[in-house]
Amino acid sequence: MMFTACSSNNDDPTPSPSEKYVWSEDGGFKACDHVLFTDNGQEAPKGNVIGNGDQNFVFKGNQSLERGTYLLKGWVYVADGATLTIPAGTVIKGDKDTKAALIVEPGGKLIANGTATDPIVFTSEQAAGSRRPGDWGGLIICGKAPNNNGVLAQQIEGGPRTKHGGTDANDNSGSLQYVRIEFAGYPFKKDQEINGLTLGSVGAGTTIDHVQVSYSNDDSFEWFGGTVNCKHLIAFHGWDDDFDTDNGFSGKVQYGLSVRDSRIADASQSNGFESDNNASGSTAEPYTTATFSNITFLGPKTFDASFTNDKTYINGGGINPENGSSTGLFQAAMHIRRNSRLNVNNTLAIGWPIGLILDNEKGNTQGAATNGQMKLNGITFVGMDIVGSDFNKVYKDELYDYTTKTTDATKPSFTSNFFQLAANQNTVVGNWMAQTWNGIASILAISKQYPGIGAFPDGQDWTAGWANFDPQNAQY
Ligand SMILES: [Ca+2]
Ligand SMILES: [Ca+2]
Ligand SMILES: [Ca+2]
Repeated sequence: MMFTACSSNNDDPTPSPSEKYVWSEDGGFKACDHVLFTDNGQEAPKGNVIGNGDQNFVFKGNQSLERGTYLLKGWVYVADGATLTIPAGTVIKGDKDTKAALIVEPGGKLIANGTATDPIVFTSEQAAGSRRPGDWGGLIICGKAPNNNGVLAQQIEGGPRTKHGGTDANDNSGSLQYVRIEFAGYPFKKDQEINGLTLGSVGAGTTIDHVQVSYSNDDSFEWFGGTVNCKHLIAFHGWDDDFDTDNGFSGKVQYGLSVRDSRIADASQSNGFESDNNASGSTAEPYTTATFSNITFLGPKTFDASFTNDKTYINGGGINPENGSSTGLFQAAMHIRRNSRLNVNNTLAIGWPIGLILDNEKGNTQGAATNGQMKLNGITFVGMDIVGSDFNKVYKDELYDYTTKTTDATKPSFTSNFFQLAANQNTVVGNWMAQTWNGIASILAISKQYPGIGAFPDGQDWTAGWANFDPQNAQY
């Protein structure tokens, strides 16, 4: 690629007198048709700060950034009708003081198309070696596709103002391709965290593929309702859950990789999948019916023979941000609960304390499984301590009776029985020898042992060129 010195230079903060910034007000916040500023909030068409420095700033224009390095300050909303375009090769660092986040509101669009050799990176502003989970907020995309909470009725998690949801299953919030999101996930309040990538009612007209979320301080990916289909996702060394689905998400996700750091798990228990219909487990429709195919979950025992699931061992691995997030235990590769009807196919999970929990504490996920309203097929569990448990935070493969609230230790769990029904074509492999971590090479070597399933069913490395399995030491 060729570019001239003047067109690629975003270091010159001198405003061009021909570019007039048009200001307005939106919901009590300053709003503008331009998104770039100087470090002290001055208008600057070629500035290198996104947002004017206010905690909440509303972007209402249609602007394409030049390739470069930017600092994101505050919560920058891409409002209804606005479009922000970010070119390949651009690096956006999130400001720590303002817990910076980029929030695409329903009707707004983010076009962030990196390439396999030139990804777009959203990352910490801290120097190599001193980055921590939660250094900034994260990326939030909201749309007008259905959720089970109503039209523009669902408040997005984590603090920002945005409400999402609608009736357009094909709604288009833009495009995310070859994007990394690193060290995001600020804990705004307990159980109110910004995830690495949060998708609220995002519609199927949106393109999402080749996205890696690394060292998020909450979930790596979380979907609240919506219909968007996603391909080639990586959840790397996340704090809480890897792929969290809630509020009627019904999209299809294919090719997903999760790799855990054996010293990092959340106080809420970390799972690979965490899936709810909603918080109360009600019958609100649409149900959470997402389908995940070809996912690989490399749990805490995969690369660590000495892993111990206790609070002494799980200490944050030397990068605990001490910011209010707290460590806890690992739980299940798949925790499906609260009336969720999650579907999973052709998936590989290795080295978790528990393979699957079908949790009937609220709602009737077990009934949905029995009735064929959710399907868990073609899944291989390797080296789990136990295949199944029926209850959150119970690490025993024993039948739990939800009416009498008692356990029958003489019988295996409902979950374990269901998983191993012949018709479901699932496989349980008992033993696992921890492997040496060597980045993608070690992941591909493991994948080769289980051909036809998981994130790399044919061995093809779709992470090459754009993914990064050591973002702590990357130079930005
Ligand atoms: Ca979350
Ligand atoms: Ca979660
Ligand atoms: Ca959790």
